[in-house]
Amino acid sequence: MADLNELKEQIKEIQNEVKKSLEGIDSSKGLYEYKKLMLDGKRGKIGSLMRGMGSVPKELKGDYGKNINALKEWATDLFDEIDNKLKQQERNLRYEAEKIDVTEPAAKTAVGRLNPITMVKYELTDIFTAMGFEVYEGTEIETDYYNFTALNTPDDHPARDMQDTFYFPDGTLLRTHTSPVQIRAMLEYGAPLRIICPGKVYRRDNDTTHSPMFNQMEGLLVDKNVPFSVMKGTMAEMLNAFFGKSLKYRFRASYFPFTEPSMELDIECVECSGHNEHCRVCHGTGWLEVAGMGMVHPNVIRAGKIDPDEYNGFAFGIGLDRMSMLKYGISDLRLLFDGNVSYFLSGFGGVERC
Ligand code: 2U9
Repeated sequence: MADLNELKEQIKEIQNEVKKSLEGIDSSKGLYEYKKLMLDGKRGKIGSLMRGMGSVPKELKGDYGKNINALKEWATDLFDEIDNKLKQQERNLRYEAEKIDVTEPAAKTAVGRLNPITMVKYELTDIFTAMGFEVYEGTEIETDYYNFTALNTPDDHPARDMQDTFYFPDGTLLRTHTSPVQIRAMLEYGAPLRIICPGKVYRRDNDTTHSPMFNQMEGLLVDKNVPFSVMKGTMAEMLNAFFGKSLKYRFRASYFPFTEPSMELDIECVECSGHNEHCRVCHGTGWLEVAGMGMVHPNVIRAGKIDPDEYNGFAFGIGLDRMSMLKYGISDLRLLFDGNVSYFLSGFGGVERC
């Protein structure tokens, strides 16, 4: 057993050693491990001095105890002080690493937009619903009866040809127009009726100006004594509202099996207004065909189980793909379908984002 002086010497050495060791500790975790080791009753220098108190003779216990306790107190105070400093440093480092500059501009996110065909569908829907039409939709797979027969299309009509129509082995087909939807609406609701039918239609056509799938909006109005002039007025109103200005237009006599008389609607060329004989849009004609229409054939009214002696009406068909190309200056039909997102996001011809 060392005497008191030797103990004091030993304590000084321990203190020097502790101070030196603490200089090399740079984390609160490291300090915790070191503290645990020093106070350990078996392995630690301070802990074993405390543990040795049990074998100190009675007369020395008081002095020994005071010195050893003072050492323990000195060490724990020092550990706490360094622990506080290290923890503060660690917090500062973490704050620095997690610092957010709230003034920094937000990261740019990709903005989606509607396909122009969908935009045109919504725009025309708004225009026609404001005139009292309701939206009615049907299925894309149809029977020969609803797609052709009910629409007064004779068995030998070229549209029924395998060249024009996609047939399934069971005889059903992909509708070639949305007209079967109107037949079904007449059967379901009767007259009077005022509906528009937007949707995809299919024909066996595939070249630079035709896609095998395209989009139409057809409309049907059935009522008593519907005059021809209401059809013309409805279409003219639609044009003004859709293009947002009063464009020149003309009606041309035409033929469709389901309407009699039938007409086609042309507008002045949106690109050159008829002033450029080399215009890429109208090819120098000055006119663009935008819709077909006519007074519904009595046979078609009859197919809808409505009496053609009591009711008549008109129907029209608008190609949504062509309308969106005209309104938004899209030069190639295929751009509407090929999923080139950057083309749409860049504004395909400079229209505003919606
Ligand atoms: C019923 C009765 C009549 C729908 C009509 C047209 C004229 C027409 C074309 C426009 C551009 C098709 O997409 S397009 O190529 N459509 O010209 N469609 S009349 O007539 C109907 C429809 C249903 C019961």
